[in-house]
Amino acid sequence: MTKWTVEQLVDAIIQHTEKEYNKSIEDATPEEVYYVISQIVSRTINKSWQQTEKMYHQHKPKQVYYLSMEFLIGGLLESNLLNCGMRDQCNQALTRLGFSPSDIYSHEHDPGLGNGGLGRLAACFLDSMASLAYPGHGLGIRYRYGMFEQRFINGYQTELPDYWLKNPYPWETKKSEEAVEIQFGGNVNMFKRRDGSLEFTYENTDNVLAVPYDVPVVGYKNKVVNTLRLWSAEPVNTVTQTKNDDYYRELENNHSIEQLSGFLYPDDSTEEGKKLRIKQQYFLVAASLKQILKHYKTTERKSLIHLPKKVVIQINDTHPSLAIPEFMRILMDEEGFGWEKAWDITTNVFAYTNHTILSEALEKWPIDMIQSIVPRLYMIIDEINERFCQGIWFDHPELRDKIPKLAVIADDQIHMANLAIVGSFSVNGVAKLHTDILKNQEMKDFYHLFPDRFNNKTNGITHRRWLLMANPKLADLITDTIGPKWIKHPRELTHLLRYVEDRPLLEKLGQIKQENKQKLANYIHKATGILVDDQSIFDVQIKRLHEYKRQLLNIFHVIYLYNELKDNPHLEIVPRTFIFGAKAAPSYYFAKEVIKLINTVASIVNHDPSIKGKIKVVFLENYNVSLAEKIIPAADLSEQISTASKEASGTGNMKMMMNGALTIGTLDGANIEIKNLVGDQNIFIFGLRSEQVYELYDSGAYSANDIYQNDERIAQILNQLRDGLVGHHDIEFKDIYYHLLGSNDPYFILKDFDCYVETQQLVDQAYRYNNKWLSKSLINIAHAGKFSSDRTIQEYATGIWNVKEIF
Ligand code: 26Q
Repeated sequence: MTKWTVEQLVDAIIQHTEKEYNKSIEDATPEEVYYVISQIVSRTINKSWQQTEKMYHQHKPKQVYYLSMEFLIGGLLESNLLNCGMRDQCNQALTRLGFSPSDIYSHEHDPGLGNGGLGRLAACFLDSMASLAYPGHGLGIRYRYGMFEQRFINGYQTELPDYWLKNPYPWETKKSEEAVEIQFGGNVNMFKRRDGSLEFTYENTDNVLAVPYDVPVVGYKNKVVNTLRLWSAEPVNTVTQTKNDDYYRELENNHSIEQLSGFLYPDDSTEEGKKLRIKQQYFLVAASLKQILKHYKTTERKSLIHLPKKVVIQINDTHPSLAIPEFMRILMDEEGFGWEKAWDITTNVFAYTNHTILSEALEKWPIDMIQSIVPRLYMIIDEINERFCQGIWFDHPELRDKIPKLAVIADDQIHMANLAIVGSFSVNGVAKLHTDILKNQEMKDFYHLFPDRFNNKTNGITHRRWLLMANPKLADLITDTIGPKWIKHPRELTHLLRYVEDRPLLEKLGQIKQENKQKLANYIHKATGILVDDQSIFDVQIKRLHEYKRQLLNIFHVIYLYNELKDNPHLEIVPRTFIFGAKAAPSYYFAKEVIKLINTVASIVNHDPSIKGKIKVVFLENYNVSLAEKIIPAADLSEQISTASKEASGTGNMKMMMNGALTIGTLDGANIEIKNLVGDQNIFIFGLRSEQVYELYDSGAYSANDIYQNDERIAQILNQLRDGLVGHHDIEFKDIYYHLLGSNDPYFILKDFDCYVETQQLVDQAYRYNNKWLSKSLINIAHAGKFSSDRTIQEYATGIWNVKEIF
């Protein structure tokens, strides 16, 4: 990429503004400047993009395709500037022209093409693949409506549609010439050819055009630009007829076709809209495989037998697992392979990542739905199942009674996780504990069958976005202290360990945190009107709202503190600001009640002068990637308090650690690996462990009611929920009260309450010793290099994909 000077950029911005908007720069709006800079950067990127593609064409390296229903990429202007090596110049150029860089960058609308962790992980992986020069690409869906926009009305979550394409998206390029046609539904006819082989034809299918929109994925200062290809559904023929009945029928039909890429499904378990979700999944899978095979055939001109040497497809959870039968269909029906050969190729191409053990989150689709949407795939899945079950019966008699649990089809449903395991050469969990639970509990019998398939790949985050970009002052301090090597080699951050007693450095670290907190405090004031004390502990829980993540435990601690302060206004505690960010799935009633509870507690606590501002509660609306970038650099305490065994990994824990926050958390997901690195002195661990959780479920020995009877603090809180909170007797949360006691507190909130409160008191004590706290903070940063997604991608590349860097 050409090296830009500040002067050149200033000139380019002025010229582009004149050309595009016929305006002088003084009259340009920040939004126009946003578009102008995006265009300048795009041009720079395009050159490297073409060169990268040329290189792939010439050298024909093995390609990785990351298939995912979600890519939560966040804003691209600043990260593309950073990765192109233009950020500093651009910041200076903008300042010189009288603009605030962060104001300009904030004009980008976050594409909310994902729900949470799984979608953001996919985006971090793209960044790391490009930055490490791996030939790896993303394939996903260009939803017209992304994750809903969250607003609080009277403390309740309401959802607004997120029409992120209202203004042109400057990073995408439509590639109409590479559109492919996809067939849904219809009837399948089977013929026997003279040679005995079978031929399948289809009648009355609904055909849809999948049109790709390509987004560049820019590697960090290495001139590699990979591709994120997002498919959009369009009608095959555009309506051109006169306005008769057919015209309106066609119009309606076209509308339903466009619905295929119409909106992102919020992570939820409702029955509604299942059909459309399956159609979306098949749409992604069918379009992507067509493109992958086309690329293989044009570059290789070899039999598809050799395909596994050149292509690997990672499926992000089971969402794209219809790719397995679809690939079999293509190999057999279109390429003429017999079952065995086709199966051999398929099972050497696919690798599956599991992100959850929660049984309600494991995808199961009713047979009749799959049969009507993709009839030929159903036939193939049925045969996969038959052959697999027979194989167990004959080769693994010890597992015969486990067949109903292992089968791909059972109880008139297709078990997508079982399909994904059977059809892949690799199955990975996303943190050590999670993989162990898969191997020894949830997928134990599969592990017995395929011990070599299972492996762990602990998640990671891109330190470029989450430290270098989001926290530039901290990044500069690190570079001033240990030099710039850590940027390409994040493990080098451990050199910071030499400074854990270095007072001047710790002071600077403290000062940067303070500045970040002031900045967030200003944002909070602007966004909510709440004034927070920037000297208080910023105690942060940001993640999707789920019972197992236990936002309820957090707010119970707040209510407890509030009750204590009401009893004893002189109680000495370090002031705290409890910061929440979370979206609930629109149909998840309980999660929405928790949102209302937190907002209610916030309005009580924040307006009660008797507690003298010692605690404040802030629930920021519409948590998304760009809000995360504001909150994380300012966090002191990172809340990672899921019921042990339930959080597969977590990645917010890594982001906050990397920005110097200390974790309060359970021994769950990647928290365990954080603890093992930083040591017990530099993390606050509490609560049941995963084995204890399993034991309590198995023995049935747990009684939430006993705790309610015996712990006065809990009794008080629960009664307040039942009868109305202090001074607010008209607002009660009976449903939460009855749910906890009636369902015996399935996530052990009451059980873990006592040790949580106790551990929070340790946090309070520790924060008083400023230097010690800062030194713990530095130790966390120093060990965060392990959680760079560069390490994760390196492990996927050597341990699963068998791909090499292109240079
Ligand atoms: C399924 C069916 C129908 C509609 C939606 C869904 C659906 C969508 C999204 C199911 C699950 C998801 C997202 C799951 C997710 O984000 N899991 C998180 O993945 C992270 C990355 O591995 C982990 O760090 C988190 O622990 C895990 O919760």
